[in-house]
Amino acid sequence: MKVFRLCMAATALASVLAGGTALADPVDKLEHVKVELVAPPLVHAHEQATKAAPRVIQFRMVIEEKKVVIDEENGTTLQAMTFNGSMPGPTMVVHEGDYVELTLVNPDTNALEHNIDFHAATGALGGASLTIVKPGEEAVLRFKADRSGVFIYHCAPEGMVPWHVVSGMSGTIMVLPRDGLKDAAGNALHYDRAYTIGEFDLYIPKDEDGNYKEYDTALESYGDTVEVMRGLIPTHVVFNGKVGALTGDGAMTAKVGESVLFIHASANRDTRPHLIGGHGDWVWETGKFANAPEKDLETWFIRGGSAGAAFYTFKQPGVYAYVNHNLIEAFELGAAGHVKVDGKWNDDLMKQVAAPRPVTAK
Ligand SMILES: [Cu+2]
Repeated sequence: MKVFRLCMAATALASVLAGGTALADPVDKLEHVKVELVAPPLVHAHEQATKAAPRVIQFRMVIEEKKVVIDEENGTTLQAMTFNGSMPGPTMVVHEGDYVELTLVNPDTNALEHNIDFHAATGALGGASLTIVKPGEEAVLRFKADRSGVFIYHCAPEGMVPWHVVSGMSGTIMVLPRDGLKDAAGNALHYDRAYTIGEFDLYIPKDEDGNYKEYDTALESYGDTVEVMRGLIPTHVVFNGKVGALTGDGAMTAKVGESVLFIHASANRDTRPHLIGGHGDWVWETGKFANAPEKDLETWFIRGGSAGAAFYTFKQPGVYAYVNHNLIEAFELGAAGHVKVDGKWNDDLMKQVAAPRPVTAK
């Protein structure tokens, strides 16, 4: 009897759904906007506070499996898997109440099946079960971005989730409040630029002689890599795909007086960002903008499996280091970048009263 009722209910539901498809989907009537993504650490142009009504924001990402050099000094390579060829994948920006419509493309030049799980989305394992694409396939997912904040997205193929994530398949979506960011007292916070930093814990196998191994394909690297992963000790921890990616020509830049939003994502492992010589003026370390941000932080904490955001207005020029403040992870394993800041030095905030000199007599 129970089974029969369930069948009746299913039939009724099917007819409702069939009737529903005859009617136009109200979301189809909303304005649709295509947004071109840009490579990290940059974030595509976007409004902060907006007067626009909710829209459907359309993105396209192409999955690329490729061998990348993760440490140029030693030539160590990773059989990486990426969204759009970069680690992290590009940051998408929408406003709360918008719909995200992603076309996920898996070209036939790839070897593996992939999908995407958005932590900002509701249902179907974050969209993962609706976006399983084999090489040569694409899928389109739409979801309502009804919670503000910075959120991880990542690949999550059944049975191989951690491997795809630690091989590079993660990024951030930022869902801004429609009236922009606010400090704890409700005053508007406007940033002049946003940078997106993806931190990756890597697990590169070594041979009997202690040298990092190199593989021809991702699949060949799988067994050895899982062994290293199970030890829970990364061989490298890098920002944006390799040791030193955000230094030298890759350094982030700013000017004294400018406000920067640093988006920091770590899909698998905890991290603790710190700006040497600076602070987090306002920080959402759990990354969700409906919560009041914390003020004056020296070091903040990003839980593995989340993204956070820190707002800082630069007051001094110079080269700053932006690091994971487990300093072994930063300076031995790679989790460090630079921010080059132009402008005028402020003697009131800091002054060298005497340059280093021989010790003077008392
Ligand atoms: Cu994948």
